[in-house]
Amino acid sequence: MQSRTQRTEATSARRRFRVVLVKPSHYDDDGYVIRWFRSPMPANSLATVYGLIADCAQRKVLGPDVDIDILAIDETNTRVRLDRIIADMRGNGNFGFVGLVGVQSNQYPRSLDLAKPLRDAGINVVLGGFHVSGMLAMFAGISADLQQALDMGVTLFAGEAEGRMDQVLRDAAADALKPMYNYIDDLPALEDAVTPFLPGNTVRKTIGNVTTFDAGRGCPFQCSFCTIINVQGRKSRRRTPDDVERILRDNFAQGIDRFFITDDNFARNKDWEPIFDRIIKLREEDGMDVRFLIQVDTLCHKIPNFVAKAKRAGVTRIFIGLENINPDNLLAAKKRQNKITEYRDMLLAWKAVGIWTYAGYILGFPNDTPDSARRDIEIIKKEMPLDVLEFFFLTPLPGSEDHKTLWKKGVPMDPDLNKYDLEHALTPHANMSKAEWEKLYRDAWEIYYTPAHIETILRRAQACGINILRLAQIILWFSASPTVEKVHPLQGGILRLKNRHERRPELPMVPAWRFFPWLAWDFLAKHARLAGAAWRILRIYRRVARSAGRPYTDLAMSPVTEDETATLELFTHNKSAREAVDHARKVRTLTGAAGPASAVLGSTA
Ligand code: B12
Ligand code: SF4
Repeated sequence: MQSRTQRTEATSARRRFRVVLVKPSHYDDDGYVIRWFRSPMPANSLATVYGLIADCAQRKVLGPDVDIDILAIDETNTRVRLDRIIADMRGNGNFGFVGLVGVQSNQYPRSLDLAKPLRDAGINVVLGGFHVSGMLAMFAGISADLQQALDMGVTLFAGEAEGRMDQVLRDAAADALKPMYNYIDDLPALEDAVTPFLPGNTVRKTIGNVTTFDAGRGCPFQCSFCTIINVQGRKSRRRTPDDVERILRDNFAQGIDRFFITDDNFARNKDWEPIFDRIIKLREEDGMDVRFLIQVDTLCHKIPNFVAKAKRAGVTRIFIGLENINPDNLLAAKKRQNKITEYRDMLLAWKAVGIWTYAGYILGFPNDTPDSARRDIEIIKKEMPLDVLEFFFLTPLPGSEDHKTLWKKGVPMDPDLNKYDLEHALTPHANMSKAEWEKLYRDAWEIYYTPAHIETILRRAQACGINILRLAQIILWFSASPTVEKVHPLQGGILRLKNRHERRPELPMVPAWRFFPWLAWDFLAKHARLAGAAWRILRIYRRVARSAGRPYTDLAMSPVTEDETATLELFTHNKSAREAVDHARKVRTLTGAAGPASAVLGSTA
């Protein structure tokens, strides 16, 4: 085992049941495991499963004479030493199991590669997460990839483990694990459920004082590319304000005061307000300076008090699934709640309170062409007050309606699950060849993060009282990860580590004499590019910082006006945009709502 300090406390019990939890990474395009000296933040999936097993350990679910040791390994920042795990398990008579945790589709091939030697050594392996849950949620039978795991003797876990972990541990301890535990149709309530937790040692392998937790699960909307609604449901299930307070206090006591609340749509957490109220109390009365990144939808600014309370609760950044600025594309993806006539209102509402915005943008919707997508990014830069934009390929993720529909229609999808990371073109596109689509994805980052636009983003942010040094660092991260490290910023980290023994088994191991010079050259070349990018952004930052105090405005920052639907390209660039404006105007006339056409459904908070 790796580190004694990572285990739960030892007592003098006669037997020790070993649980090794691994959150697997996946392979890059050269076949090497994506691992960093420091990853950006702890995985909430790992924290959730760790918390549940630690709770079982505390309650002695395996009997008074059995202690449960837990080791948590996040492969994005720690090498998984299978040899040591196998030796340790052997030394303990294989009394324990390895849990492969929160396995996404892109991590499934790596997970099976980790499972194989463990199973060969007779060690029990339980694999859970979005891939297994998503496949079993959408298909009645067992797909070939799940069957492969079952054939290896890997136990699959589908659904959520709250309230189910005692059973898994007892079965594992009796060496009587079932081939599959399937709770996908029985989602547990989260009120008073065991809360996520990771030991300090694991958290310290990430960049800083940020950790993750989910205050709730589920989203009411129906986006066809989304897996969440099919795995976690459309009903809001949430933790209580008491539980949230405990999570915050426990972390604060360990020096952790920044949090990513992983709810896919916190605005639709039915208890967003009591939770915010509790956090406001902690901040304003108890002096706990906690800060948050939350994920919300594009209509959240319409919820009375939402933006104002988010500000008081210490939200400093929000992530929005903007996805596209073409209403016909949004409609095709059933993302009906995204209305381009609301975008500027929503972004200005967040800007007005000094909260910075990240948005996801999907490339490859049915009506996209390489030229239209490039034009759309330029429109966003000019007319929308957005800070950080990140790009994804439209991907039929297992667990989504899109995946099921394509499968039923027999549309070819790339069979390599390792590529289902939103960074690969996996299906044919009506308007683009694969090469054109891939080029568009690569170009998109460069089109958005030009030096001129980085300066504009910083100027807009400074005018709203946002910490632009921090924003400049995040811009460096988002602009350099895909261009220099060739990974999405959400998979990025500090100092890429590669081990020649950890290559995809389908690819040959490179001899040492070739591997190490290549690695050294790769390291130098990338860090030279990174240093160049950092220097350029630093100079822009300094220039902007020197102008602090001087008023700044531009088209994107201008308040929404009555006539902008006739003048801004956002509303006029194609037929579907013009139709969306007409539709919004009709709704306004029918409902008698006041205000400009782009504020048809209400005004900003
Ligand atoms: C937070 C988050 C991140 C964070 C942190 C990672 C993490 N997993 O915590 C960051 C920002 C790093 C991230 C990155 C990425 N993510 Co992400 N992420 C999420 C998010 C929003 C929450 C994850 C979470 O905490 N869920 C709650 C936990 C409790 O659920 P769970 O993981 O399913 O675990 C439960 C059960 O599955 C089960 N279980 C799980 N494991 C095990 C193991 C055992 C032994 C047992 C018994 C039970 C069990 O019990 C758990 C408790 O109930 C999810 C969406 C979502 N709602 O889950 C997307 C999601 C998991 N991410 C996704 C993707 C694609 C990515 C990226 C590839 C995106 C990109 N291009 O960069 C990267 C991959 C990088 C990486 N190393 O993970 C997809 C995966 C879809 C799929 N079919 O594979 C999701 C579902 C979002 C989506 N778009 O659909 N992500
Ligand atoms: S709003 Fe987000 S979480 Fe909700 S269904 Fe759409 S993509 Fe999924």
